[in-house]
Amino acid sequence: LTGEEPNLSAVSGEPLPCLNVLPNLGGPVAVDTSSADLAEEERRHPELLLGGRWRPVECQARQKVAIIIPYRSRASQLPIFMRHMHPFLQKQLLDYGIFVVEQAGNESFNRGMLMNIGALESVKLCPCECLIFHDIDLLPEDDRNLYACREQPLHLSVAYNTFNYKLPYEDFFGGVNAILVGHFRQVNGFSNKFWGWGGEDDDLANRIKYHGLSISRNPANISRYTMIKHEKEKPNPHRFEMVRSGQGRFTSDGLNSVQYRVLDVQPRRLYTWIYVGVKPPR
Ligand code: NGS
Repeated sequence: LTGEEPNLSAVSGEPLPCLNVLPNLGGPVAVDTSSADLAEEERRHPELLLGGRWRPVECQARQKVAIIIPYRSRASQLPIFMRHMHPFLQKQLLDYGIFVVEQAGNESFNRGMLMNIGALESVKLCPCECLIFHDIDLLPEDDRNLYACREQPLHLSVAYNTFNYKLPYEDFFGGVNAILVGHFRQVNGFSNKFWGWGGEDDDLANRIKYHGLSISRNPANISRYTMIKHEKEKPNPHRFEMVRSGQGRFTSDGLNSVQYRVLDVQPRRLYTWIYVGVKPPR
């Protein structure tokens, strides 16, 4: 025994898996919610491939990760999010892309539908096997909160500053989730029928459990998030009833029924912008 590990990459010519070379992640990271400038953030990230894509060169990432952001009218939050997330994701040595899916028009916001569209469109642009659905107002506070998919759907945003870092209720699945593409297809994605704020995340949690999958979480001391302050969205008055009756729609309403038109796709420096028209409710 020489006491030295053989350098496998030198033997095979293949880079080592990133998990084997991941530097000790430091734990808590600084979170800056002060205003930021998109053009300045673009200048600060020449390492990004167009479309907000990046991969480590020193190792082979295990998964390709698509970060999907449902978006409308949050122009001040977008650069704050990008300023925080690119360094955070790169430190974790991820092979990732950020996809911002913007809803056109003045209908109520439909978060679930934008997530479905993001999943369908991002896998055309990136052979990603891991989808991370991410609200734009949430910034992770700890770099040990790994942005990767596991064997079961993962709820990443367990503890928010705005909830005193406590889970608001046991089945809470809002904010940030990591789901394998295969599982997302299996549960037929999100419902497309939640217009306005609330409920679509509870419905997704129900879909996951109904299909025999379970939701996993990291410890609350790691899954911590700062929420950027903003106005409250208009709640959907039917959301509780729709969550209760959701099971009847699991197979007919979701990834397999989403109706939309891609109005524009632009691979920008910090993210891929996907601008979509969605079919309003009847
Ligand atoms: C529940 C909502 C969820 C939401 C959660 C936390 O009441 O969609 O609050 O929201 N469910 C229903 O309305 C049925 S938060 O305070 O994080 O914006 O995610």
